[in-house]
Amino acid sequence: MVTTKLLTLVMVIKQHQILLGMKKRGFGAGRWNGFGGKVQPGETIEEGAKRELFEESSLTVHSLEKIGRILFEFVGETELMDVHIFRTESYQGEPEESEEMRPQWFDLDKLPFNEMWPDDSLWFPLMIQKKMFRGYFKFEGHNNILDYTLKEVDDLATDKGS
Ligand code: 6U4
Repeated sequence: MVTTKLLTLVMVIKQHQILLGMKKRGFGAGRWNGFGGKVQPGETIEEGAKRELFEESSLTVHSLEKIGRILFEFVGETELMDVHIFRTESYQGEPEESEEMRPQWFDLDKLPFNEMWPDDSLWFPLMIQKKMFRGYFKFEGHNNILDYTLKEVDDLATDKGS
């Protein structure tokens, strides 16, 4: 049976820079990534996104902009990852290292794509331009994209299941 795990991913942008975290453990360890994780029972997706951002970077936000949604499939695994992506340019606090993440600001034109998930180089340009998107990526292992779709959308809120 195929099951779906609900996850969040938050991109914090400050002028011409973006905050990424080096994932120190767990899924995607060794890669620069946005902040996020599993949505817990009883919280909304946005609440989960804010909680994970705070736990992993010490930043707090009042509101998050819903910017994308990507479904990830990994060959041989029955669980799909439904990742809801948010963006914000207004936050409180200063980024601090956590047990899970080491945060660092990167210039938007000097992103470390070779140390990021391979799908990121495809959708980051849309996210940076504030375009909304939906995607599907089929991975073999963690490095190889076998198949994908990526499209700009006008509205994520009206998407079925969001
Ligand atoms: P815990 O419960 O903390 O051990 P962990 O296995 O470390 O969980 P978690 O909760 O940090 O995973 O969630 C994985 C994070 O990675 C989520 O924010 C979504 C993000 N992610 C997963 N696949 C991704 C991909 N291909 N590209 C990307 N982010 C991805 O940019």
